[in-house]
Amino acid sequence: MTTADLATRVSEGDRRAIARAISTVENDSQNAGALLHRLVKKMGNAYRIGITGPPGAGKSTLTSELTKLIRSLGKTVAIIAVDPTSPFTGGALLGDRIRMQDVSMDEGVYVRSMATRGSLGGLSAKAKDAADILDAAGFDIVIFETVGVGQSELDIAKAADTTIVVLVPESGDAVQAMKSGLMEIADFFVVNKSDREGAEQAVRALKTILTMRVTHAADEWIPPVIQTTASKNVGIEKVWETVQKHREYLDSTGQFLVRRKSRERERVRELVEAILHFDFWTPERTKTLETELDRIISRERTSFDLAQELVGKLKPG
Ligand SMILES: Nc1nc2c(ncn2[C@@H]2O[C@H](COP(=O)(O)OP(=O)(O)OP(=O)(O)O)[C@@H](O)[C@H]2O)c(=O)[nH]1
Ligand SMILES: [Mg+2]
Repeated sequence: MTTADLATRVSEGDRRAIARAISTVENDSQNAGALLHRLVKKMGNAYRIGITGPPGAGKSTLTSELTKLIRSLGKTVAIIAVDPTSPFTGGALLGDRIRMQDVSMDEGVYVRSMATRGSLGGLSAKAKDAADILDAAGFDIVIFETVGVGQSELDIAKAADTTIVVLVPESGDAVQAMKSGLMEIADFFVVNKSDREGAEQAVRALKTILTMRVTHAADEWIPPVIQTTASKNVGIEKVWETVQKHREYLDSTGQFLVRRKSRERERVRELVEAILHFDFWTPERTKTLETELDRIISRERTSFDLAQELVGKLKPG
């Protein structure tokens, strides 16, 4: 199939074409750029939701329940589940498949898992490309589910229009969230597993932390905190309502465009770095680096000199 044919089929919502297109961006094939280029006019309509939080917080359960709710409103949903290959969450992929089973039989739902595969920055770029493809394929909502550990996962969650951070009542979770950078990216919080003890306390603790951060800017959005019991389908409507409220806030304040712009700015910078890096380390430069190391060790030159020489800012010698 040519790239043009593939693009046409993706824009018609053909599931096999979508799968193939995502594999194309995943495997960094030379056709990825051309494919995205052909689809660009079809992009921009999907609303993107990021769902992140600590391992086992109930992100997949929540995603699945939220998806059912969105489907009942007649909208289509694509889910990108990013599975880190950490030894602790190694079973996540299979678990997600099972939990997502009831929604993935639905024609209006598309579920795709993407694995970390070592190169973290790379995965974040690919997950965003996959979202663009699903957007072009006509899905109304694209949900990223990522574990909130590591910069790359946070980057993916941040690439959403609305980012939801899922926590559990166990004490210390709010503090943990602050440390891991989850606090900064949340548009709202969900305290899931509210059937467990300490849920109210956890909500209070979170709200206290959030109050301390209030800046009193004119159109400030203060992240709401919502309680859910995703496994019993409790509180899911409130989650959807809050997504809508946040969306209206973004629209009415002009933040929607600001946010999408900042997202694309980050993305172009990321890509430029990747391209420069790739183009820069030619076999010749790699060899120069290796051969000059001895001279650095024997203090005939500095690493600074060598770096300058490699980028062409200093004459060799
Ligand atoms: N008690 C209780 N258990 C829940 C709730 N929501 C989810 N669970 C259970 O918590 C476990 C983890 O749920 P997942 O939805 O897989 O959590 P996750 O955050 O996607 O996990 P990873 O993707 O592995 O990080 C499962 O056994 C769920 O059935 C809840 O509201 N209450
Ligand atoms: Mg999960």
